[in-house]
Order: sequence, then structure tokens, then C-alpha cells
Amino acid sequence: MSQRSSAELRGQVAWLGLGSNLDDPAGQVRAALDELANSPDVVLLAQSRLFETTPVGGPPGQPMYCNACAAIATPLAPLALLELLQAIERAHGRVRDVRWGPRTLDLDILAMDARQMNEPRLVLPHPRAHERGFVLVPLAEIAPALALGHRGRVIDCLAEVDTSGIKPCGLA
Ligand code: A4P
Ligand code: MG
Repeated sequence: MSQRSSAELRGQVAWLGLGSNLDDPAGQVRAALDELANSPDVVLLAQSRLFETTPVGGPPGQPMYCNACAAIATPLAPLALLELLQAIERAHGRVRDVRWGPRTLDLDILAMDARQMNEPRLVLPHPRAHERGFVLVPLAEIAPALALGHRGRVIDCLAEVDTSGIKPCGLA
């Protein structure tokens, strides 16, 4: 049995948030989706459209972001998936200096099945996903009924947030 079908049969699904606002943001996000799809430990199940989004937080004057979400099946444990995502970020030249500062690529695990984790390296569901339009708008395209822990369903969280400054920028 191939790793791909084994990942699918295992039925472990993770929802990812992708973001970039440096060096061709839409190209960075599209490339990251391709790299995920080509990873032997990942089956790409669904992807949202790409959205151009106004920066939230961080230093003033940073460029607009491109954001998208994806659903994957994977046999990887949560921390191993985080390591894979951080390796992809590094390959895109990600530098961490300013919190919420501009970045070539940010890959977050928004949720992984119904798991709850609260470790220094990984919090699941992502602690800010429920309050961010740049996450919820693309996530609602692929997982409207997904529960973000005690915060409730994506579609209900979306109804509570400001989605101005978020517009589709093309098909992923
Ligand atoms: N970490 C803990 N939980 C997770 C998780 N569920 N997924 C840890 C991924 N990482 C998680 O992340 C810092 C550390 O969080 C990691 O080392 C990991 O161990 P980071 O990627 O180095 O930095 P970050 O993404 O800037 O941090 P943070 O606090 O997760 O940022 P947010 O809350 O994700 O916000 N505006 C727009 N329009 N679009 C954006 O994409 N992104 C941010 C980042 C701010 N403003 C934005 C956007
Ligand atoms: Mg991040």
C-alpha cells in the first residue's frame, strides 16, 4: 500500500492556513500548495481560492497578504506535521524577526481532527483562527462546519468577524 492511500485510510485530516506578503505572495502560496501536494506524507484533499487581505497586527505599512486554506490527510503526528510545514517555510526563505511582521510564507495548522493541544510549540486549534477574517473566509470555502474547539463552527465564527479588506485574487 502506498503512503498516499495509507494517509487517506487513516482518515486524519488537518486544516492549514497559508499566508504570504513578500516576494510574489500569490506565487508563494501556490508553490506551497504544490509542495504540500507533492509531499509523500500528505494528500491534498481540498484548497480554497486565494484571497488578498489587509494586514492584521504587526508593523505599520507592511504589504497586503495573500491567504488561502487547505485540507490535507496525513499519517504524521501533529508535531511532525509542524516540522514539515516549518521546513517548507524555511525553503521559502522565511525569516522570523518581528512578530506578525512581513513573511515570504507562513503555514499554520488551524485544526487537526478534533484534537486539542496546548504545548509551547503547538496549540490546536490555532488560538487566533476563530477571530481572523483572513483565516475564516478561505476556511469557510472548504470546511464551513468544522468546529474550532469550543469556539464553534467556522461559519458561525465568520459571522462575527470583520471581512472588509478581504477579496478573492484568483483560483489556487
Ligand atoms: N505554533 C503554536 N501553535 C501553532 C499552530 N497551530 N500552527 C507556534 C503553527 N504554529 C504554531 O509561529 C510562532 C510559533 O507558533 C511557531 O514556532 C510554532 O511553534 P511563526 O509562524 O513563527 O510566527 P507567526 O505566524 O507570526 O506567529 P503567530 O503568533 O502564529 O501569528 P498569527 O497569529 O498566525 O498571525 N494578516 C493577514 N492579513 N494575513 C496573515 O496571514 N498573519 C499573521 C500572523 C498576522 N497578520 C496577518 C497574517
Ligand atoms: Mg505561523
